[in-house]
Amino acid sequence: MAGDPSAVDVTCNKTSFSYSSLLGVQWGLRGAPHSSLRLAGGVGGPMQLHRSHVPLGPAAEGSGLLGRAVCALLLATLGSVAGLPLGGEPSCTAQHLARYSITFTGKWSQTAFPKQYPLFRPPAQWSTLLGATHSSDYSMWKKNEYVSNGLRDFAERGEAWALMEEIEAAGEKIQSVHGVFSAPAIPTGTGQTSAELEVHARHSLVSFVVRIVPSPDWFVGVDSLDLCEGDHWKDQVSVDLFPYDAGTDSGFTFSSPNFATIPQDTVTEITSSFPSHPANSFYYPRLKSLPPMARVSLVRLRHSTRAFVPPTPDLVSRGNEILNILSAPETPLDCEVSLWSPWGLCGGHCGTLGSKSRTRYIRVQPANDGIPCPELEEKADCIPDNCV
Ligand SMILES: [Ca+2]
Repeated sequence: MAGDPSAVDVTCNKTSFSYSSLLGVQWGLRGAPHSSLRLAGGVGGPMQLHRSHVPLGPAAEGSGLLGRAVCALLLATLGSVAGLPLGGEPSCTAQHLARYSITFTGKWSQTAFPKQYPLFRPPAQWSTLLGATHSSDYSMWKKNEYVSNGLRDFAERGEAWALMEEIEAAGEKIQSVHGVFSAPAIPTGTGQTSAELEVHARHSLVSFVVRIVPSPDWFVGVDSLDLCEGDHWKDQVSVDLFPYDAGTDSGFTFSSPNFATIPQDTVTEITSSFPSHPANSFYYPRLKSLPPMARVSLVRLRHSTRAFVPPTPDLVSRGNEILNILSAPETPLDCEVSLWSPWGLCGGHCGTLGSKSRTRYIRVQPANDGIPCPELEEKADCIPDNCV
């Protein structure tokens, strides 16, 4: 790719790499537009990194935050190619490499999740999807275990650098990571994003995370999904995704202010009844389970192309998507009202019955045929005050 004006050379551990710009996937790092990187799945090889509005010189050294992060990704992906993994999945006897497209579909609609649905500053949306293909020696996150510092930064603020460095460390030290992949953020609760990834017979597991925005420390994702099945690669896998709490911030609602959980808690699944508190944004006591918040589909790519092919709409998942829209769940949201105010003064003429009133207000407007709101004002007879 000589002459590509967007090519960038990177030196990591005295080894030089040159990368050029293909249509890639951009790191959407919140609040850091100057440090965005492009990266895309290479064809038949390790992950490729691409520069995008990055103030790197012609030869960026492997020092400084950005340089280190670039090297982190390079080493994470190249390390597993250069050496044999120590652990591995001896049960997978499929051919060495397989490529997949991964499509993430948000289902976070106001109809499905009417309670406290974020409409402004920011409206409901999804962060960049960040994932890795790996062996069982690596774990990006696990239910009932503590998240790493990198995943905490990602779950709370959408910052990916520390998590990428952790993935790099795993790739370098125990060679448990084959590659890193990412897909662009989705600016709405119901959009779609996709990427490509490569798995290896000894690194047949896929994990990824997507932050729920806005939220205290909530995310959806997949932990160690195995794409290998004995002697072959699975053709297609789809998984419904439900929200998880990273256990690092104690906020109860989508827009709760930052409030660290000390000591840190483990990763828990958020359900319609847990945490069991009416203030929680996912608390729907009438539901047995929450509707899926998102869905991910992985489809094996059969043809190993030599040239980069732009992603085409996946007909299978598009068909699913139409079905999904038709069958989008309408989650009933019951009206919630405040406690009654104290009774007001008793008005009326002395010697006759007077009247007093008290009021309450609506905390949650009902939606989707939920229980309507009761009367907000109540009157009662009384003996007028101030009668001598
Ligand atoms: Ca939390």
